[in-house]
Amino acid sequence: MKYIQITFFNRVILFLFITLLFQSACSNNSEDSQTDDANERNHLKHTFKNDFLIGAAINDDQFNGIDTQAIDIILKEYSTITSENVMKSMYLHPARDIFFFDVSDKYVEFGERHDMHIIGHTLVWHSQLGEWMNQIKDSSEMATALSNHIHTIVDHYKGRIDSWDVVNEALNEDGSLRESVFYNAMGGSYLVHAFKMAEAADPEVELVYNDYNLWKPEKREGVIRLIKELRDNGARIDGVGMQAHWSLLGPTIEDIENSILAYAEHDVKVMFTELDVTTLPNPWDLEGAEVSQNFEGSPFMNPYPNGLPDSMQVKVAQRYEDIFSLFLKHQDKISRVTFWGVNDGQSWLNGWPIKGRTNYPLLFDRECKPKLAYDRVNNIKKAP
Ligand code: 9MR
Repeated sequence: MKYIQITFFNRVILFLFITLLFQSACSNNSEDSQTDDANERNHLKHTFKNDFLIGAAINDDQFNGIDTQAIDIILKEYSTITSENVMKSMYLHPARDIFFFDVSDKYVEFGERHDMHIIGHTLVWHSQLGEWMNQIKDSSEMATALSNHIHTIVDHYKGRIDSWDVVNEALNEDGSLRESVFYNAMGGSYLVHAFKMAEAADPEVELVYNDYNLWKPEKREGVIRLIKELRDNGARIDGVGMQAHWSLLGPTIEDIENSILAYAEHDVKVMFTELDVTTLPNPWDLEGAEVSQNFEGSPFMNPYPNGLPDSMQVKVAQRYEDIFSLFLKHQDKISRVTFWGVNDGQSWLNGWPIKGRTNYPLLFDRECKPKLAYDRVNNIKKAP
């Protein structure tokens, strides 16, 4: 009898032990994985915790819990997420009287579940726009459509989204206003209208103007004119998002720095909202080259289909180190740095400006392994 009692007790202990082991093994691969403190200490969000938020744009498979490898990276490394596509107009507001929140709700729930800083991207953009809005020519019709669009979406996520890219890509390369469907209907007043509508719907939410090539002096001046225009007309703007789709060669650190300084001087937070570094040749650098089907399948334009050579890995790593050294130098002015994608395989740069290439623009490779560039960024504060 004594023998049986001990065996039973041991079995219970063994059962509990195995259950615990099993749970911890599973949770390592699941969205709910909680890494222990020792593991956490070395990841990007801890490295830069006193400097700026750090994050990535994420896609459906990630916030829906399918792409577990990428989810593991997102949860370990990042403190903020951006919706790469699902909050764009054509998805959220496909027809004048139809809003569709089912998918974007999942994105926001993912961010809330993991206590992340959640970015809404983007309310007003001429691209990926519902076709119905593309048809509007009349000023007051556009003002009403924008009010309804912005109010309904911002209100739906009131208190849950931390920061909205209110207007995306409103400027031409020379800093003038782009003749978008909004501009053609309302002139430049649509920008003030959009920022005011967003603020009215959620007075607490951060309001950002987001665009590419904001390191360019002429475009920089355009942004500064826009900030003044908004404020002179009683609208609030909190931040400028420099998208940061860069290459190994440009822009120069000096040009980026000049923009950080110029924007900060106008009392806005500076954000790097869509960071990546292309490693492939740029068709626009070739004289007379057009971004056309002609380059598809061309080995010259797609030189590394089977992996990036070590010499190139070093160049990407050095470029990222230079960029992050600059970010750290101005960490008091920079509130957020977001990569445009989680791993190389998921980057939009595999399909643009030429389809079907193999690009290596991020910190994690196609197997979700950290690259040399990751190490250089994450170790940037350590003494050489
Ligand atoms: O990464 C996005 C890609 O999957 C979409 O096909 C594309 C459509 O225009 O938009 C990409 O994201 C863009 C972002 O929303 C705004 N800045 C430029 C980004 C790259 O094109």
